[in-house]
Amino acid sequence: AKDAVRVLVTGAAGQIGYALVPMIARGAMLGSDQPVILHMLDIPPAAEALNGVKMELIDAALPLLKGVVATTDVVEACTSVNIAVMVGGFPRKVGMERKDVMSKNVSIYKAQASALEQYAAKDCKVLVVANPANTNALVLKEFAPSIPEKNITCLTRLDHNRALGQISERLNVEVSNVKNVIIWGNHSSTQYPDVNHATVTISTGEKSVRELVADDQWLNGEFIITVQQRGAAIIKARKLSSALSAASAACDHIHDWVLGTPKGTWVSMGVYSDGSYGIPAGLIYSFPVTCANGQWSIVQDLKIDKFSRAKMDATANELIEEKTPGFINGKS
Ligand code: NAX
Repeated sequence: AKDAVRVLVTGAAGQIGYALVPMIARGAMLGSDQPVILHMLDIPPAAEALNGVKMELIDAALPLLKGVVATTDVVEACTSVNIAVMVGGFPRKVGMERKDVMSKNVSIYKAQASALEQYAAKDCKVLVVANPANTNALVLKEFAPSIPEKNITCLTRLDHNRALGQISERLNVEVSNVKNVIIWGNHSSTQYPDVNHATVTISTGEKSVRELVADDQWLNGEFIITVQQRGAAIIKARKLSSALSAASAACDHIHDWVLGTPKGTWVSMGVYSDGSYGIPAGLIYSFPVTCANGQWSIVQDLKIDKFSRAKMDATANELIEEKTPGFINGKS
């Protein structure tokens, strides 16, 4: 039998955490043959609720779940973890400036970065979900300099999956037959959902999404806006932000990173830019990636038209702006 993998979920008493921990414990993240030990971190005001989640995990009698650590101690939470899913963070409240949220999160991510750096397994893979996800991941990277930058990522898979979902609905095809959409940039409303390389598998083979949809006005307009604004639409409908879809996307992100992407298929991940596609090096930016042997690589040499270029640059510029206040408050 395989050794158990230790998976940390921060903010585990929150709504994404509540959806995510049972998915992990049922094998959706690492496979149905992979035992796991869950490490759940939250803050003291949520300690009782966190313990309630632990009680429910015990009550679910899950065969893959070999242990549960529920704690408000960052060091205990981070010790020996192989995977860290960072969902906890300070939410933006009414009347708060964007930069106030940034500085709160900078201090949280600074503390958690050094705990991960000192106590996590050496090859620990980190996924930041909490917003602003790209910039939180960058702060984490800055304050955990010994964690390889390749091991620090942020979640844009939810946006990627939303784009697949919209194409599937529009064409009335199974979502599993749609692939290779791209989310470029920030996990914010400036993200650019790109279908120029996306395809659908039909009886005669693979066909381009642009050809099948045959409505560039929709693809360049309403489609993009729907994906960009989907989070707000969910809040309006549910009076709560996305949780099950976010948890599911977090599982997909780690699953594909660890176990690999299928041949001919890429996914979107927020990763440390190496300058590919002219995106400034040193930003955490969402790119199309393939994964093999536990490593992601940015898909190269895709043709970028003028429309895409402008949108890719706009979202990069937002990330450059975001990192400024965070760094001022976080450093020196
Ligand atoms: P909740 O407010 O339900 O849960 C957050 C949890 O984090 C709470 O239990 C809170 O006590 C805990 N927490 C706060 N500070 C902490 C700290 N220092 N250490 C550990 N835990 C801490 O929010 P939820 O709906 O679960 O969303 C969590 C985060 O995901 C938010 O930042 C949200 O904006 C972000 N999202 C990111 C998405 C993405 O695609 N990247 C999509 C969904 C979601 O909106």
